[in-house]
Amino acid sequence: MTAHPADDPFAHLHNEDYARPFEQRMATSKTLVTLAGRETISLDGQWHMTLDLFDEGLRQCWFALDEMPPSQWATPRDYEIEAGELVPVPSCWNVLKPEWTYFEGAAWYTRWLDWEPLAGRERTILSFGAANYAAMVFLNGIHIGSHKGGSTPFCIEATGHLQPGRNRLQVYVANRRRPDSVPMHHIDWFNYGGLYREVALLHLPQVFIRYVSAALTGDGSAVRFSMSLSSPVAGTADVEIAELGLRISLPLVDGEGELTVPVPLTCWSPVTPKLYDVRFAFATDEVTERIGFRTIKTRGTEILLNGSPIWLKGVCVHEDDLKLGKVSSEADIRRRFRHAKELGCNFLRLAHYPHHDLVARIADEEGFLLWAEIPVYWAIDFANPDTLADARNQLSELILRDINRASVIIWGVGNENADTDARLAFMGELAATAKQLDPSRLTSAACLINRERFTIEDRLAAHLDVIGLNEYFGWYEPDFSGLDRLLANSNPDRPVIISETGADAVPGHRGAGRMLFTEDWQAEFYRQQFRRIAATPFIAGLAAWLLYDFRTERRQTGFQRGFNRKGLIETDKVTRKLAFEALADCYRNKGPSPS
Ligand code: GCB
Repeated sequence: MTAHPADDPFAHLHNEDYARPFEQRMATSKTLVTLAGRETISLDGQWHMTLDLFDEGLRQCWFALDEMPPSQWATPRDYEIEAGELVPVPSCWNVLKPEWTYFEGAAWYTRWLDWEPLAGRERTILSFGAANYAAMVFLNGIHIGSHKGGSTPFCIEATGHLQPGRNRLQVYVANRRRPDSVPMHHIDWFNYGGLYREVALLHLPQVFIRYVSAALTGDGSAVRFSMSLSSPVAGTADVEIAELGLRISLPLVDGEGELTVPVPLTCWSPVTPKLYDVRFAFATDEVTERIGFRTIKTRGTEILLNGSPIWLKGVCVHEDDLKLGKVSSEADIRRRFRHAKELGCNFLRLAHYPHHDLVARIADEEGFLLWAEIPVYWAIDFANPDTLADARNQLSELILRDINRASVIIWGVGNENADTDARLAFMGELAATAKQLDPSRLTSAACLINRERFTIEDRLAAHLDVIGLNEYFGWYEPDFSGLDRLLANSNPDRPVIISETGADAVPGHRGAGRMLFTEDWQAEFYRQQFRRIAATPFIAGLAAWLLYDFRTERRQTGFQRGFNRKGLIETDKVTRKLAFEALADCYRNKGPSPS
């Protein structure tokens, strides 16, 4: 804990190094704990929140103040928990009050929790679904951990800091955009702030299961089970798939174990999204995951699901909602899949950061394939080793969180990043990290075009399994001739997915020909694009940009008014534009995929 500078109440005015003590004890992928099937105590609900534009709370150590009522203060204060507004967690402050819409800074969230020790459960872990972007956690006035990265989960150990009875939990969350963070300060979506995913407390035994996985081997002949414990101990874990009558013993050395066993099972696919309950137990700890088993590979320019070629009929989606901001409710996620199904999709690209973990769980149930990515977007500070460490950690947290989701087939490591040596090294390393943590899935990124020769050309492609291509011929470029040249000139040695294409349309705005921002042109744009894309053998799929209009301050014309209007559906998530049916028609005519 950093002591409150009581002896000199003005010292903090001159300390610009005030944040350093709280940049210790960073939560990373290594401290993540799976929640799968575990009993948790929810800490969602009403928290007091105080906005803090200047980081006064860190400078003055607000977290260390006692809760004395103002009538008893000996000297004045700048912070009072109860004076903070009561806000729901999860939430984004931007949508709670009009005057908070554009707030970029920090906020202090405080709540109290009653706690009693539990026999045999010596460890207590705080689990956060996500906080955008930096978080610092304080329990009873003590800093117990911090995290960087706005869309991935993190866990902070509270063991030894909780006392029987009433405890004060405070979380500092800052959404300031920075040139060296991931994403950096220039993005085409809204920078929501807050503790916007679930918070929970876990009681765990001294040695507990950190994470588990079960996946088909590349040839589909067996299942590889693995477990990682919280401590480097030896022992044996039990793994059970009751439905198959399977029970195996998994030996663990130094807290790690892996075993490959042939298991006769029904493969998961979009047509048959079969899931099994897989129970993993070690000593007194156990977790249960619902897991689908499938293989995903490439062969030349094809993508093979369970050994058969599949064409990805997809759409991109942002986490954005007029009422909730970046918070995803289950109803919102289910609506997303309903719309995607009506569009004829079997694939979603979750742009441009890790979405709520329920998305992949529901995709598993509903039979959708997913591209999940981290926000290595545009002009990242590629030469900065701290930025790389941050990106690598976000990728690792995402992979560990979703490792058992059959729906996730692609890890995206970046989007439209200019070709430099630093970028190649940075993103090459991310692709290698993805492969090392998870050799069972494909890697991709939205790659580059050589605009002199009109070819798909990107040095990064050699590090990826699938080339993603964002192209907007017919929208940002006046016609489709560039696309015709590009597709004719390119001869990639691996599959290409059109990871974005789209056009803006204002609902109800109509017009003939290439009249920008009309529903008519957006619909015709898709017909023109799809005709070309579907006829190109090396293209294995399309993720249309995108399902819903979304908020972005970069877009300020009368058509846009702070929104990107490339949605097939309006911000109300109800009103469909003409392009919805146009694209649905294209997908219908492409025919069913064999899997
Ligand atoms: C892109 C970006 C995406 C933008 C989109 C657009 O290429 O990847 O984030 O929102 O274009 O609408 O221009």
